[in-house]
Amino acid sequence: MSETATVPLTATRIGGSFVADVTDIDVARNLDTAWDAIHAAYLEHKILAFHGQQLTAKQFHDFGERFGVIEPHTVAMYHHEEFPGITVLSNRVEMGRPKGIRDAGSHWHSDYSYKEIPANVTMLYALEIPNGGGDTMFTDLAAAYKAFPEAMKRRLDGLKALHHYRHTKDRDHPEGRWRLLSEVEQEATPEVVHPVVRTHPETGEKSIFAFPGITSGIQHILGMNLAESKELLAEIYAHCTDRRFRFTHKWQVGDLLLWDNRCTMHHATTDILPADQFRTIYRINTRGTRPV
Ligand SMILES: O=C(O)CCC(=O)C(=O)O
Ligand SMILES: [Fe+2]
Repeated sequence: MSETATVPLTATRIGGSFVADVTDIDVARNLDTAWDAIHAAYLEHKILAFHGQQLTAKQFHDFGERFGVIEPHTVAMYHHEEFPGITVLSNRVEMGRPKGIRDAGSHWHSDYSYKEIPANVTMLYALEIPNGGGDTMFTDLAAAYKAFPEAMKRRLDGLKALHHYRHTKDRDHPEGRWRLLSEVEQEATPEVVHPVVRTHPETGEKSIFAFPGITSGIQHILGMNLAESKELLAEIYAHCTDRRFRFTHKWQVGDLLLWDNRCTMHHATTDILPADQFRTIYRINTRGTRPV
C-alpha cells in the first residue's frame, strides 16, 4: 500500500502568482506520508511557508535531503557544527565570534546562480526572530517572464549571460565577494555561462534567470556590446522587481520557508537590522541541475 497522500495538506496561495501557506503538516512527524503532496505544492506555488514547526537540526537536515543533494555553503566558516549541510545565519556574536552569517544576501539574487550547477531549493528555519525587520522579499520570475511582451520574449530567448562570483559592478562594496574568498574558494567559482531565460526542468515553465545582486556576478550578455548588454539587463531587472511580481515574508519563530531558486529570486533585509534585534536561522540548499 502506498504511504503517500494519507496526510491532508492544505496549501493556501498567499501571494499573487506564487507562495502558499501550508497548514496541517508537522514536518518532523508527517514527512514520509506528506512528502508527495509537499513536493507537488512546492512545484505549484514555488514558495511554501510552514508555521509553528519544532525541528531539531537533524530533522531539518532530513527534510532538506528529500529535495536532493544538500550543498554546504560556499563560505565554510558558518556551517553547523554537527551538520555541515546546515548553514547558520545569525547576527549574534558569542565570545567575540559571529554565530553565523550576519547578512546572507540583502540584494536581489538566486542562490548559487554563479555556479555551473545552481541551487534548486533553499529552506530557512527560524529559531530566533526580531520584533520587527529581517523580512525576506521574493519575486516570481516565471510570472515576470510571462508578463513581458512577445517581442521582448523573442529577444531574450536564446541569450546567454556570463556569470562570475567575484565580478562586481561595485569593487568598493563591503560585501563584494572578491574580498571574502580564500584561494581554494576562488578556484571553486570559475566563470560560467547560463541562459537568460531558463526552462524549469520539472514544470516546463520558462522564467528569467538573471539577477542584479552583488553576489550574482553577471558581467554581460554574450554577443552584445557592453552598453547594449547593460541597458538590457537594467530593463530586465526593473521589470522583474516590479511590485506586481513581489511577495514579502514576515518571520515568526518556528517558520520553515522554502523556495525554488529556478523560478524566483529573493532579497534579505538583514543589512538594516538593528544590532539589538537578534535573528538566528538555519539554512539548507540543495544542488539543482544545469540551467537550460
Ligand atoms: O536571511 C534571509 O532573509 C535570506 C538570506 C538568503 O539570501 C539566503 O539564505 O539564501
Ligand atoms: Fe539567498
